[in-house]
Amino acid sequence: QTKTPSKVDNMFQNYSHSEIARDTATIKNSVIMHLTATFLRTPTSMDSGHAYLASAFSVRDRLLQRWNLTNEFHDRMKAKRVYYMSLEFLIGRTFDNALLALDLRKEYGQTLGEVGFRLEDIIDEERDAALGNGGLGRLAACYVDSMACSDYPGWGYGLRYKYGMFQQQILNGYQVEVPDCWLDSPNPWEFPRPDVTYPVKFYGHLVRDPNNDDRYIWESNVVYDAMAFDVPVPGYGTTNVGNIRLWSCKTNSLFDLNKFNSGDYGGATGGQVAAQILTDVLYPNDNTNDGKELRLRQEYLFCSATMQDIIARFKKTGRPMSELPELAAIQLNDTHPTLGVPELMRILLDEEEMSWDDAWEVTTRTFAFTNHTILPEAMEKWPVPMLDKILPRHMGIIYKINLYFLQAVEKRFPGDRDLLRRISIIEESNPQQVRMAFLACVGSHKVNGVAAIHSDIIKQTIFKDFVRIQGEDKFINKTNGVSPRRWMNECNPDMSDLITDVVGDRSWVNDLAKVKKLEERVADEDFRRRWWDAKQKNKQRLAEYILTTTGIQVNPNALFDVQVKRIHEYKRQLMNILSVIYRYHCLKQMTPEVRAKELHRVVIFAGKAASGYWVAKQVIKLINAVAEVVNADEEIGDVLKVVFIPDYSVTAAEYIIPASDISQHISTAGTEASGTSNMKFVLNGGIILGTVDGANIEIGEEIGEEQIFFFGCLAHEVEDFRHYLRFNQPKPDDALQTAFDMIQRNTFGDGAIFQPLIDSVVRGGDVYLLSVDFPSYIQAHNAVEDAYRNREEWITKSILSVARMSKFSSDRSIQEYAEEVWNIEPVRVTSCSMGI
Ligand code: 4GP
Repeated sequence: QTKTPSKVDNMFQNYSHSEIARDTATIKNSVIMHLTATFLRTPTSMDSGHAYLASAFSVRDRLLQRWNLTNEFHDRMKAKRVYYMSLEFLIGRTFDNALLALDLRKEYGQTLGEVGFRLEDIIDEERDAALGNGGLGRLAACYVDSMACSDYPGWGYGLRYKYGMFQQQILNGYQVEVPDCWLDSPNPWEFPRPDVTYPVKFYGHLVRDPNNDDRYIWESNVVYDAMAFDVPVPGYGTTNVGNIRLWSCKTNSLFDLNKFNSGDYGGATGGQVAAQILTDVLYPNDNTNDGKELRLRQEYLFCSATMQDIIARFKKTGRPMSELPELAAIQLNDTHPTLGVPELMRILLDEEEMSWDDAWEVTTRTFAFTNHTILPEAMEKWPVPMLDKILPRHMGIIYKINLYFLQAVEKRFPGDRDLLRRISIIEESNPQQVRMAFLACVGSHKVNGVAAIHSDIIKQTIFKDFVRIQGEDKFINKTNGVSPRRWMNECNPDMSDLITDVVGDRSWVNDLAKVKKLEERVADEDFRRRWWDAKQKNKQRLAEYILTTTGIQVNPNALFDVQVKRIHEYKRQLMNILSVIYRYHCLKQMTPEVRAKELHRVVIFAGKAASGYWVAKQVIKLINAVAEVVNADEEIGDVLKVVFIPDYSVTAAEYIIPASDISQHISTAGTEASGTSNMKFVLNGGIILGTVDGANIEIGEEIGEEQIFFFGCLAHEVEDFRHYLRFNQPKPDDALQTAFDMIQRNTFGDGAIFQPLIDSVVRGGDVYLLSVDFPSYIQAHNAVEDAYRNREEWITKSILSVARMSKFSSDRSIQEYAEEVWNIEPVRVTSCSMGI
């Protein structure tokens, strides 16, 4: 039964007027209501797990109310929306974030206190939503946060993996992967939408429409249902609530009752198993693509459901399909969602019966594409036979996109067959491959890299020909950013309180330019002392975290030297641990008197290696082997400690980042597209030791190069070095050779197991240039030590750095995307704007 519009309006007005009251009595009632009615507990039988769930559901009620208001309002305003399509959203925890956004942290703390719990402990009950690998997935989460906080009508679209990023355990120094069953207990931060379900087809065959050459009917009986789960994204300082819509395969209808009745129980559920696996697991690959068929099917399920949903929403406006780009902008977060391009074409051609040219115009005006890496192993390619079998209609569309594209190029550059071969979306290998980056590029009106250097590099390398063909203007830069809500206000409360004192209020959390004011206080003795104390407190907190997670006791007064990120050869954790080995050697050479005067240092590592990445896993083993020996060496004591914190996650990062003195971002120049943890560390008053790579460069430009310890060769020198090393043995300097010798002399257990790591430098061409950069790396470490010994200078560096970091708020990135790529405007939801 549908209600008359006027009745709906009346209901809505009353409803939106009545935001749930914020007093502690109401909060307590709602927590108890959820405790009893949602979780069948009573206040006397409440444990901390249920205290968390009941509080979280009560906070969720408030978010969902605002969520409804936001979306109803955007619908009524026919606001243009941006859709951020990403196969990864590394969200982490939501409870604390939501409390801060709703400005209810104090009230919930009080309420929980009254029933005998500490808010901090309750916050710790939440499991991370780890639906991402690393930088790319966390960036997506920061971006939807910024869209919500800046009042942009924006949604994220992704997949609801049953198993997120694996949990990492360390056994005998080795990484062991354990499934992340994050949905085992109720998840307050998602809202199932069985009413939002779309059929997604695979395989089958095509029938041409006899009356329309552009149109095919795709017949298949392999059809899965993708069902939506909505994850509200709290906006801080606004009533706007964003949304991440995640798809999950619905399997109930695939149960085969006939097979069951005939006793074939395996067969009865076979269809369900085949469907469910599509959204079961996040592929644990960062910066790599291993071309698995299941991954392709995941990508298509995601793209098809998303495109159907976007079109269904657009159709409600009653406007003709040709106007889709006026109301929808779609951002492709790397190539993983690129099948969205042929899928939109399919819908426009086969279902909306548009002509090819009109459909292509709509498609290219709607999509834009972000590239996040140029590592060759990360470039997505799908074998043509595989695509043709699974998605026959899409393969046909891709062929045609390519044909028209090549024909246009041939017209402009007649006879240049080599150019056509280079730019073809279909690579002429055996078997042929579809180059997804090229498809994304051709299907989009803008292409961007994620830091200035990276955007330049892609124009000179993978998209060089495309720049010539499609024009410079299409290729732009959008330097990444991070959310000050999570990466300052939430994870570093003491420093945030200090900033709030200086700024006068907490508005800097949504307007980071205001932190500039810190510069005025750089000479204020009292302020400087409080700044130092805040860092010390964070270090103390991390020391406790390290003790709990590893059993290692570290001294919070030592220099905390941190490298936390995915373990990857290009990120060079190996170079870091080799420098630690060399340092250990130097310390062992000293007399106890001299050694006692050395700066104390805790070297902290964390990060996961892709499960199939053997070399990266050996690096983890080496770090742990070194830690075991160094930490047990009584002569060394607190002068040097080495820690590998297991199971790096967003939550672990929230402990680690605010506690760093120095953090390392030491990729071979030209390999790290941007990096975003570098921004987080500096925003928390840490100093960078880094190469001239990715966003390190722009951070240096903003905060002043004297605030960063740069070292290593430059991006434009890399190719020459690599070329040289392909034909010549590298010459490790004495320091590096010493580290190799110590490993080979079994100082850290059986050296033979680490020989392949040494060989990757001395025999394997040293692709990541460890031997080239090692001398300047050691020098940079010495410079760091000298600087840290001068505490006053260090504090000045730290304050000035934070003060000058406003560029790296993801709010700035999102504003640039909104203005230059998406052409959308903020829409602020207020009860006034609802006409109430
Ligand atoms: C990462 C890049 O490696 C990193 O430099 C960048 O900051 C991040 O994307 C966000 O743009 N790439 C990936 C990937 O995570 O899988 O390609």
